[in-house]
Amino acid sequence: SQPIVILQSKPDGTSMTDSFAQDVAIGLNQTPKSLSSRYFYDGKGSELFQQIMALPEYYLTSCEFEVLIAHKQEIVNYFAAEGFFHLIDLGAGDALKTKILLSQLQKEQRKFEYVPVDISGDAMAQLCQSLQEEMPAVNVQAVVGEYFQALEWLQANKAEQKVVLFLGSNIGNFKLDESLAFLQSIRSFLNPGDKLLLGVDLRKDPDTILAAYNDATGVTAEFNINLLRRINRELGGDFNINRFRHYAVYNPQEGVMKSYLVSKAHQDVYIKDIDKTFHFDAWEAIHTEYSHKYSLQQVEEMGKQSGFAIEQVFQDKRQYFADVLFTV
Ligand code: AVI
Repeated sequence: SQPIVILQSKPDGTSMTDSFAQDVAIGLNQTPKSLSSRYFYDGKGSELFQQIMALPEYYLTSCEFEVLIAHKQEIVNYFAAEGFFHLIDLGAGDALKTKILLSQLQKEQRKFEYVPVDISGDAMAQLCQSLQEEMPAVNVQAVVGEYFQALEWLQANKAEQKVVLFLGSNIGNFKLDESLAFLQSIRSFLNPGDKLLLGVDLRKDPDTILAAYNDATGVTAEFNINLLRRINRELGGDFNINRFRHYAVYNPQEGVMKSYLVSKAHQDVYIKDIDKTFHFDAWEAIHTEYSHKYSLQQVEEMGKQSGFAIEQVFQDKRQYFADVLFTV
């Protein structure tokens, strides 16, 4: 059967480009201005994020690799010990981390179907290809769509045993109320005994966190600024990229890294597809991203409020990152 399902349009029938234009119009009309980090990931943005994950300052990726490699056997032991299950990987990307678990499951001859979900059709096509080459025995059903569409997939397969992966501290990019709603939504499609393995970046020395979002080579700055380039490319914007700068700041009380694009001058920007000019004062900022950092108590509380209980917490040696296994 066809290994890739494409869920392109939104439930209201509008296309992704329409909603990008709408969201940009709303965000730049607001005071203070904001744009959603979900729009970072076009082809170029995804490539830049791959580069970020390889940066020495961006500890999140290497820490999560360490966690999964060190605990892979124990982790998969918790996954539906008997019978067939679906392993649903939200925001799978190149699935390099998930492949650690996949090869362990294969080694143990476990029966499962792997369901990677990602907004990038190219990423899913490449992943299917690489899995075909590296692990031909693994059954794969890739889904191209947004997270909420993945939840529809969960809905359609409600009766099956499920393990949901949400790795990489992607949850940290939601606002706190959105992350709760998201977890509650996942929970509503799961049955007793189903699991959620959630990757979370933990609170630590603010300087370590700050460096991860303000790297010396400027890849993260380029990743942030690519959002303006994307508006220029896709919506006919005339942002002068040199007149904006990346600025990232960590609030240790809220445990949140906030990223901004700051206008270096008083300027107007016209966006053709919105047919509107947006004014920027000198040093006015557009908020572009939240990256939340958690305490384990906070993660436990979020789980509790969404109907999940912690089964086990897996951490790296420095305790920078945790993969938290929740059960329903
Ligand atoms: C995808 N997400 C978890 C990344 C993060 O750390 O918030 C995105 C990112 N933003 C800047 N660097 C990486």
